[in-house]
Amino acid sequence: MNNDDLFICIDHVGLAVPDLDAAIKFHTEVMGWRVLHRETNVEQGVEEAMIGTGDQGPENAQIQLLAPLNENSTIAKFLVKNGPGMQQLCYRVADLDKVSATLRERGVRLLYPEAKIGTGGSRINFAHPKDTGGVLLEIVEPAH
Ligand code: MC0
Repeated sequence: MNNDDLFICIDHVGLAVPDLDAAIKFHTEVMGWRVLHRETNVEQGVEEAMIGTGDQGPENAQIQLLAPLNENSTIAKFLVKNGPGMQQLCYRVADLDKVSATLRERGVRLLYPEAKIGTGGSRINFAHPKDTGGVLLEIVEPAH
């Protein structure tokens, strides 16, 4: 990693799914991944599972399955509009506040004024898809 780099690696790709258990069954039994972590994030309105190989190094991005907790969830809205599929791309960072400040200076709108809590106690924010070429971009500082 170069000192000027903002991002460490792709942390995960998030897939919107209507039914978490059915999606886990497909991604484990058919695709052969393993469930690494599962949690409910009420603030984000999601029930989620991280799947992958178990190695969380930079070369091993994970897949995040995101099911809506209720009809007001951003995932519920996404499913109504687009159907199941890729909802977000997430870049890992070392210092979320520093990277957020740099992105704001460069004209990228972040959705939250301050970091929110994401998977496994991580700190997260999102860049608006209109500022990132049509991709909802999450940035994550993993819990230490
Ligand atoms: C909306 N748009 C998207 C998009 N969602 N484009 C690409 N990817 C997406 N996921 C586009 C729409 O097509 C529309 O474009 C424009 O953005 C506004 O969309 P909208 O439908 O009017 O807006 P909303 O109300 O759906 O809000 C979109 C927004 C929302 C991105 C602000 O989804 C949001 O707040 N997302 C961040 C939180 C989140 O996604 N949480 C769930 C994952 P047009 O051209 O039609 O105007 S939680 C998570 O990921 C945590 C647990 C973690 O990893 O730790």
